[in-house]
Amino acid sequence: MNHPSMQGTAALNVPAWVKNQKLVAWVAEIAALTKPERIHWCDGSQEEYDQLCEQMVAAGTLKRLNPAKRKNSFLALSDPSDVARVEDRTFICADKKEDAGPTNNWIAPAEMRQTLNGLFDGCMRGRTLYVVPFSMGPLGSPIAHIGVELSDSPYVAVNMRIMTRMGKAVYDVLGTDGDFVPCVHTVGKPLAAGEKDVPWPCNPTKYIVHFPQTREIWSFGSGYGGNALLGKKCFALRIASTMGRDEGWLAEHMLILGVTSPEGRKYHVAAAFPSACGKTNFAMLIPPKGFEGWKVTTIGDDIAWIKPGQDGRLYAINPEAGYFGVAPGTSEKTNFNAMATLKENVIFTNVALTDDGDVWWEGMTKEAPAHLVDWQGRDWTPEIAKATGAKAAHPNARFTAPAAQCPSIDENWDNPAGVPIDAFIFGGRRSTTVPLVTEARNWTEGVYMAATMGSETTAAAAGQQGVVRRDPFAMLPFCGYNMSDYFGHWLDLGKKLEAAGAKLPKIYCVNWFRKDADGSFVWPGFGENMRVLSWMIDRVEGKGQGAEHVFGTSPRYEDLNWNGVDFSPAQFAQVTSIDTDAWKQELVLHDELFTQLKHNLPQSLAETRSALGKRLEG
Ligand code: SAT
Ligand code: MN
Repeated sequence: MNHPSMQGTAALNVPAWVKNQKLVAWVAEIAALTKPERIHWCDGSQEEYDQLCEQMVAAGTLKRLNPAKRKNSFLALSDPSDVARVEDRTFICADKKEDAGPTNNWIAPAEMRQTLNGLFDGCMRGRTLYVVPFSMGPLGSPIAHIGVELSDSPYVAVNMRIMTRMGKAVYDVLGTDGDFVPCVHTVGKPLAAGEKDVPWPCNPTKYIVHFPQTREIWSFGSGYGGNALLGKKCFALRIASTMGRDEGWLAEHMLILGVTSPEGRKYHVAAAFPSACGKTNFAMLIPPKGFEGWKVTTIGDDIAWIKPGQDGRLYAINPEAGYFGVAPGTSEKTNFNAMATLKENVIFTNVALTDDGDVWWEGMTKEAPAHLVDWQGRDWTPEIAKATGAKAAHPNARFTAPAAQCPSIDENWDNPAGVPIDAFIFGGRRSTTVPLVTEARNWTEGVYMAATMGSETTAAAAGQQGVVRRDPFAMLPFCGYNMSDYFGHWLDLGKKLEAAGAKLPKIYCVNWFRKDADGSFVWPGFGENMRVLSWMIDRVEGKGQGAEHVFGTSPRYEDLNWNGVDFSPAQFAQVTSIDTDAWKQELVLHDELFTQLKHNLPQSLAETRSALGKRLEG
């Protein structure tokens, strides 16, 4: 079947299993605009995956790793200019500027469409357009939604097969007239006749664009991560957050884990941390010595879609099917389960290559190999690193791995009904000021804590690292609408559930990252975070003790289980102390945020701020 608008461009060649006319018409329209040489309708099969990987090996985009070391796994090295999300090139094109809000870049939709029409005209010349159908969430789940990404990057197609439920089965859910979120992606590097391609095509001009009103995504110029795998941050967070606002649910930058007590009682926790602050590690936590009989299971490591159930509780699914995790720092010691997940069927991006065809990154082993090829394809030795500071792996190097391979995967990770949430955790990366853990007194104060959270920036986004910025709900780069309206949505949802008689999840604020005067982390983190998690579970069960202070309730030294670890009361004081002067400074930063967000800022948050100020003054 060919569409009239296709004349002069690649044949549409719609497979018989595609029955959605709106989809076919849209593919025809985008193909007419982008002018690819071929169109490939992905079926999601293993054969297709293998063939695309082979093709990328031939093109130099992928290198096959030593199968004896990493079966069916590949290494991709990106262009050095294309290594992370580009927040300053990310746009929310709502009709009104106020709807994008002051924390998002906004350009009027009509103007942006004109720009995109120019950029996308002929942008896929000489390339193949891949039609990538995907479900965010278990196929057919009432919490799931469908997207279709049109991309000229085979790297995107194979990554999407790991990160989402991708392929033919999506068309069965979509049927003849089902809805989907249209996502258009191009690396922005058309090929002239006879022009030889480069291993990682991209364009210095980048646009990551969202139209929340029409629920569309357009991405130009990058092939990396959240810029290009459009199911992830673009759909599952930015577009989905606006869907959640309109439909009464939540799309959050949260891991989801299950925790089972030795008595067999099971709870579920969703936890928000900014990018590259240990969500994957926390989601795959192995209880340390002293916690025999406890079990932590993984539902998701990055994103949660949460909808109220019939019983008034909040049910969460992981919309993804894979992990796009930060490699550096991941080791058998810091995250044994992640390392076990990475044994086969993995795509590594921007890590280093060992001489025997395996991968390596900073922190994987105590000793670095004597020789490596670094993420830019250069020779690397520990001596070179010492002399030049060159990193073997880029700090935002990533692995793409199937969730099902994780040893700690929860038996309900793929359950269409989701899992009921008992507690929310919000955490930032703060060397000072914020104590190890605080339980909010109530929903409103919990929302306040999450809203005013600050965190030091990481390599996950282009730009300066290590500077404290406010990152409300860890959603600063990912909220698809006005942040104050988003706070209001959280408050409203809490009110609604409470009015219906539901017991709301408890809300906690944590900080694993306090440092001492020498700049070393005081809290051991990783598996030891179980000590804090089990205190939260005690609180959920109504039996955990703590001390109340100006912000809420925190455990005293004697309220945590210290079996199996050496951590002194003095060290505990270092990670839990509340310095009044530092907090007065911190509240100034809260005020700055609220001034920026004053349009539609919920009154109850301003009230919480002044009550807090008074308590702090004593
Ligand atoms: O946005 S990415 O998916 O590239 C990674 C992140 O920032 O969490
Ligand atoms: Mn993330």
